[in-house]
Amino acid sequence: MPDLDERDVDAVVVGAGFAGMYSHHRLRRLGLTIQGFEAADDVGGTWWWNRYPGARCDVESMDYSYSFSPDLEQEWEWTERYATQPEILRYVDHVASRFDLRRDVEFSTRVTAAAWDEGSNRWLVKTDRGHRVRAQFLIMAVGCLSAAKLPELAGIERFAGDMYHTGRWPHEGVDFTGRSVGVIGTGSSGIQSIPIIAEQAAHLTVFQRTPNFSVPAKNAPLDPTFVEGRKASYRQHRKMMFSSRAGIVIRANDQPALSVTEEERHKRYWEAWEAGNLFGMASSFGDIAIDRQANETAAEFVRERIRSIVDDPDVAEALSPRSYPFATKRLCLDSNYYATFNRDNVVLVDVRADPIVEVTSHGLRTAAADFEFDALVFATGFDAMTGPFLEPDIRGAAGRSLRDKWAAGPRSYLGVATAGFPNLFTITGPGSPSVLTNMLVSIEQHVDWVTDCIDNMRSNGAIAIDPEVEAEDFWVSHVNDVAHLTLFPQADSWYMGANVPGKPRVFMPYLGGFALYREICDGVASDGYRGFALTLAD
Ligand code: N01
Repeated sequence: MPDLDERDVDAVVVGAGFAGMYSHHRLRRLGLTIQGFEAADDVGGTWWWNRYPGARCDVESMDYSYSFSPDLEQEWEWTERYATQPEILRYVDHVASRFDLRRDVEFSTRVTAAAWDEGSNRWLVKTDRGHRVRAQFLIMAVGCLSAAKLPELAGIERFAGDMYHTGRWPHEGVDFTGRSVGVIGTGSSGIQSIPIIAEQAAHLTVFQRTPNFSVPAKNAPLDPTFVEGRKASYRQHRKMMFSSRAGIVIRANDQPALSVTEEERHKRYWEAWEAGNLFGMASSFGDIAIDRQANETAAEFVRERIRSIVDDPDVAEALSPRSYPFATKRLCLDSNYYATFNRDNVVLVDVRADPIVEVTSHGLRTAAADFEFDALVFATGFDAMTGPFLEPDIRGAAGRSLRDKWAAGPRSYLGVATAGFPNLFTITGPGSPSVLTNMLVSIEQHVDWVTDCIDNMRSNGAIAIDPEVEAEDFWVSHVNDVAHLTLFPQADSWYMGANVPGKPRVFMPYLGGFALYREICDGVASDGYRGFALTLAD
């Protein structure tokens, strides 16, 4: 790649998923020269990697799509209420071609390091393929759930059968027909893939550490009349999405759960359950996220549903979450998950009661039994939110490393920048609402804000921008304070970093709601980038 050696561009964009692609689109229109890097062979980010059976989005397809181009949203036809991974990848491919978004991206290339040079006010970015690129701005569009994580299990390298991680699924697919399969993990990826694997495999054993709350997707082909209506009012609908709490339009009820009769509560939960929507149950009452008693009414409703679906009462009880409040771990959206445990070829192993001791050459050994498998599927999740930012060795002013700075938990101003790392932007980074929202809405809001910021800097002769430490300190404690007003920190979730041994327990996303957050970001910008220090050109 000699042509890329020591290239000098305006911006390096890391990642070519939804966030990276939109960054290319916006920055290019500003007239910036851009170099993109992407570890995968093509665009798509999370949807390029997560090809496990049953993978589909848990936000409705007509909402989980770009809003920046009215023409695009009119011409694209989604086929199902919740789009499958292949359909989302076809959409991504269409957008990339339509807006020529691959042009500046070097694929199959991982950024390994980036260092800020105070003398020239530029980043020097290096990759695993030997690129060295200088850039004024470094846009980290690396995703929140892209650093796949295998569990720390003794003997994992010994297994002689086939081993898969849901977040790194083979592109040619996997046929489990007639095979004996073990799945470890019952988060969103496990819950989506288990019913499909169970239909193929001769025998499936599911190893569950913590049961999850899951609501039925009620997925269906999209009704043409609905699509026509949505397209006719798309602009207005997008406005409502961008003024909402989670980037989707939902009718929320502010009443306390215990202020209505049990019958009324049950009716509302039932309606939300039947609606097949990730955010519906939690929005049924105003205090589900903050009051344990109110929350327990929602939790018990789901447990009741599990008992009514699962035939064996012991299995139903093992599948019923009791150790944390409802929806404080990411809620799951499923198709036939609980009913899968009624199949003769499916067994549930509760690894809290019967812990996994080791992986053997032929399967898994728990304290009580030895299991033989042809294939093991790890649906064990990600080093979420911080993992992708800390994978490369990023060094800011005075050579300070981001890994050191974030050793006790991520520190950011607005989740979009971090003090001491000038001109580095973290798209949907920790400290922003990101994973608590429809990601497409959060991505567009961040990329728009960053692009406007760069535009403003150029118009005003500023060459560098860096959060002030006091502004960052305030934001970090605000994010923490808001989280601790809720029940969320009571769960051992990946939001809290609890799924990675040794990771600091800090609630990472901002819980104040998307609409409020957007207002704060806009206010900071209109106050001349309050809380940021700007360096002017000499
Ligand atoms: O990962 P997870 P995921 N021994 O971390 C278990 C998004 N997403 O890939 O809960 C035994 O949720 C772990 O147990 P525990 C969505 O935001 C969206 O499923 O830590 N078990 C857990 O059960 C989601 O939340 C979509 O006790 C071990 C599971 O593995 C996020 O991605 C689809 C273990 C990991 O669950 C991550 O979901 C898929 C061990 N050593 C994902 N280590 C949709 O849009 C871990 N586990 C629908």
